[in-house]
Amino acid sequence: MNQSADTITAIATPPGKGAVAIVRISGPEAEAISRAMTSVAPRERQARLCRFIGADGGDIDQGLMLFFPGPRSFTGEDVVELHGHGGTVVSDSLLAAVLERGARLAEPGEFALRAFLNNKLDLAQAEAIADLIDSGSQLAARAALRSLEGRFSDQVHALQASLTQLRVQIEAWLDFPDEELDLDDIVQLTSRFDSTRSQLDSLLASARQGAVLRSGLSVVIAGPPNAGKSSLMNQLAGYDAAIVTHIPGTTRDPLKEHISLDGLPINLVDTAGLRESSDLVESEGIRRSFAAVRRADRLLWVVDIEAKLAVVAAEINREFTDGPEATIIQNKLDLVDEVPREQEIAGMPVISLSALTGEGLPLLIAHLKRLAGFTDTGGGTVSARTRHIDGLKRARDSLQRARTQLVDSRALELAAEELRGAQVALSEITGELTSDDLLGEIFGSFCIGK
Ligand SMILES: Nc1nc2c(ncn2[C@@H]2O[C@H](COP(=O)(O)OP(=O)(O)OP(=O)(O)O)[C@@H](O)[C@H]2O)c(=O)[nH]1
Ligand SMILES: [Mg+2]
Repeated sequence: MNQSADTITAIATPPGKGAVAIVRISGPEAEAISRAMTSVAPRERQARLCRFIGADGGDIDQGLMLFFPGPRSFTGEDVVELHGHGGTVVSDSLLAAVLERGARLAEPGEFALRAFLNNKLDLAQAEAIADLIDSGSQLAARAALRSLEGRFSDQVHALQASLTQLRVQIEAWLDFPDEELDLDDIVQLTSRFDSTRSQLDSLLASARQGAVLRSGLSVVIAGPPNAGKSSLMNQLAGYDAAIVTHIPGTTRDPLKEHISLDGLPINLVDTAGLRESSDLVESEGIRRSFAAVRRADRLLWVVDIEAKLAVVAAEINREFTDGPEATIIQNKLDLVDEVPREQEIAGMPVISLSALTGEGLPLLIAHLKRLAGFTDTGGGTVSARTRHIDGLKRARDSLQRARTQLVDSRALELAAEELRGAQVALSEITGELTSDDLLGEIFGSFCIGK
């Protein structure tokens, strides 16, 4: 165990008046300080009603004392909680008395950092605590709880195990270079690569959904001028956020709105209609539109209901090869005699609606919620951060390169090296390999007392 030299303390409850305020203490002196604070001995894992005494010997409050001896505590060290009456004066006096008896004020997230350093939680689980506290919807909270319970980390570990198996096999061949590699071996190993790859892909998909639940889906509305992009923005926002006119080229600057669809946070961006333009201002707007599309999680490409879908899909594929996945919105449905519907063209979802009347809008809302994994049950989504997605992507790229080295070049050593790279990327997620700077950044964003 990583026994810290000093004892830390902080008020764990939010400031202001309340029924109860909790001062938490963790470290080697926790038990001694709690004795001095109460003049009774704390009982292991039991609540004791007692008087809290200030350093000057005067009474501060009456409340409960809880004692969790290490290693069976949140931080893995001796932890004491003093539950006093809520209110600034009482909790500040309690804290001051604990500080005077030798504890030091905890940094933000320092209790969680100690829990991490003592292997009570891995890094992804520690981050899930902060996500649970910050969650803005029930689904986000549930996803954070699943990560906190270790579901995300378990899947990362399962992937690590698959990668280890691949390495073991390859390194066995490296150790016995005289043995001929036959085609059967390669075929078998390739199929193992592929199943690891699909394991990784499904975790990546789940992590992406988790990240969306946490920070919202970023959606950009783009398409040709006058297609009704700003009208769609206004329908989704529920008010006239963007200027709508019949003149093509109305929108210039990208317009951002933060909206909530039944609790799903969405960062929506309306952009200038994309066309060839010699107007300097419009051209700059168009350049910014392209940049906004590249940054988004999802592109809603708005076209007139009369536009040819196959041509539109080809155009999107051509313009945005490295862009986000797109949904085609066939707008101005009210001008034709049809009902709203959802279909697919060249693998791209297509939704017909009217941004003027709002007809078909529920289809689009349901579609966006589905994309975000925002279903009533939330499925098995785990909370995740960009940092995790980045690690998973790097692991996937290394795995892909390892497969190429093996299958195309029979370069066993290079393949093994790439697999090692994939494992390193995964261990950064759970914190087995992490720099102090990163730890500081992660735990520093926690609230005090956590
Ligand atoms: N009939 C009908 N008209 C619509 C619909 N949506 C938009 N319009 C009209 O189409 C015109 C252009 O609408 P906007 O929302 O400004 O279109 P835009 O794509 O933002 O246009 P730019 O910003 O110029 O690129 C306006 O006159 C709207 O009233 C629709 O669903 N049905
Ligand atoms: Mg517009």
